[in-house]
Amino acid sequence: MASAPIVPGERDVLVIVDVQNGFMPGGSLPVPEGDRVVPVVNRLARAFRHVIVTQDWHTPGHVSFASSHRGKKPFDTIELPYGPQILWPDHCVQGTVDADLHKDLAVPHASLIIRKGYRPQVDSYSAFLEADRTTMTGLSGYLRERGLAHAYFVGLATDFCVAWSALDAKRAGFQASVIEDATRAIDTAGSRARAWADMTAAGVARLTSSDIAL
Ligand code: VGL
Ligand code: ZN
Repeated sequence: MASAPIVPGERDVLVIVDVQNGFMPGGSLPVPEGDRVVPVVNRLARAFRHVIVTQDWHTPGHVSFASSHRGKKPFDTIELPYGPQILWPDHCVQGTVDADLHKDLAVPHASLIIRKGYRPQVDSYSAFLEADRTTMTGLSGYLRERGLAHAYFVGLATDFCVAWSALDAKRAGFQASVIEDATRAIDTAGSRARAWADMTAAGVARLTSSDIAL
């Protein structure tokens, strides 16, 4: 290890992104090895006093679902009023088992669950700002009011909800790190490499769990 391990403190928050059944092997939008993040996330969470959780939380017939667009299939891209939108299998519909957090996620001290993607016509990969890039989720206000300055991101998927959240955290004036071995990627059309290039260029720190004092 290059430097002393990071000891999470009062201004640090672990943001656990979308560790939901839908993104696990066997789920509706499976992320390869998505379930492998769960023990790593649980171990990290014990080192953080401040933990929050996000949940992808779509309406039935959501605009991001390929099934909502005639003749389209998952992983096609379409133009929506707010820009290009990748289309997905139906996933993480509000109140379904697919949208539940993984049963082995053990974070009883998490203080907030932030749900996103619940507007029928707007997707939201980011935990901060919806895909129209103007509607805010309220998370930056929450972090700021609680004096939380550095967000450490883990969960699914590296190249969508994790990356977009980390980039928006930086844009909103927070420090942002991604703990890579506590994430897994979907990796469609080079999205994984592009996400890391974008995050590195934006100053998002790329860590592994061995960088954190556990
Ligand atoms: C996600 C695609 C669609 C994610 C959510 O959690 O990364 N990806 N909805
Ligand atoms: Zn989604």
